[in-house]
Amino acid sequence: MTAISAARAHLAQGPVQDDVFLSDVLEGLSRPDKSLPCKYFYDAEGSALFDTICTLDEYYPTRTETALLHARAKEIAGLAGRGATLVELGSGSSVKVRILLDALDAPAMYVPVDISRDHLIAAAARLAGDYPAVTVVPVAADYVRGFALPRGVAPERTMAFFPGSTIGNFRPAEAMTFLNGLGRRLGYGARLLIGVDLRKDPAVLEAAYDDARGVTAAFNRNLLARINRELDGTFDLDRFAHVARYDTARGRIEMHLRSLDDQTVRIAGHPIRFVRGETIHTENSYKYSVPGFRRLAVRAGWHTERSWTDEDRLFSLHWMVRHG
Ligand code: AVJ
Repeated sequence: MTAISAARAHLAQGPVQDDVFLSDVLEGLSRPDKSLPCKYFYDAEGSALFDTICTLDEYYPTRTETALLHARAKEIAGLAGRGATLVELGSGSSVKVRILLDALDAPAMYVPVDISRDHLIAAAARLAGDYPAVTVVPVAADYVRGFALPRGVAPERTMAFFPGSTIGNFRPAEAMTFLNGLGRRLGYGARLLIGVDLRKDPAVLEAAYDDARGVTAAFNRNLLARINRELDGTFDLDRFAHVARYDTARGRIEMHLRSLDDQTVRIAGHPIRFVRGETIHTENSYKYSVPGFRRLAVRAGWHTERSWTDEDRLFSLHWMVRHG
């Protein structure tokens, strides 16, 4: 069986169902404080906008984490050992993992897990072409709900990779639950390389989430455009403003879409009323200190063996091992 045919079986787990999207949207917009799950940002359009965000001057996380991975690749390869299986959560375009695959000693398997099925398949096929010695097994799944790993992978050879500070999208209690569940799924002795954005000057953070070219604003509004496209929605994108603000006490960037008028929007026929100034909360992006994140992780069953930061202390990478 080729790498890609092995992949097909896993893809049978299926992508996001439209009815789940619809019920999540209606549920989030029926609350007194309206919100939408940030995982729905990443349709084809949103994934492309996110890739552009990663190239913006203001958006420091991607280039800082990439530089850290390059700087620490040899050390990470030593920790990972020979013949590792890499499991990437939210693999997107599978760009950063190439730095690891280039440095690792004979990596055996790469399991990208992503909710965006088409994007996943395209990225996995490209990667499989570039790394013929690596068995690529893409898994189309919402990794928060759970996913099946290929059989017969020893935990002590497994290395999960969760870059980009995506862990910041969870509330701290949910982050703990998620990391604990991941450890259970991977088994004792499994390793985790995770990227975590750090607390810093609010002006730097707010610029990163409200860039001058308006790419992040377009990314945020695309959620409404996606509802229009897929759920027969009637959002007028010009009547919602992009908002990014840092909550210092909680250590999180919040993204919202603010209604510029009193208005009623229909989604699959259901009316949703907005008063002027009301917002839809679309994303939290939590920022941590290095010791703060290590404390959270240890309570979730992960012992931190190494933490690395850049010299400006913008971003951190952590090497963790699942303990008993
Ligand atoms: C993909 C979750 C890391 O929170 O920084 C980028 C998403 N949102 N700009 C982040 C995002 C707005 C991003 N993560």
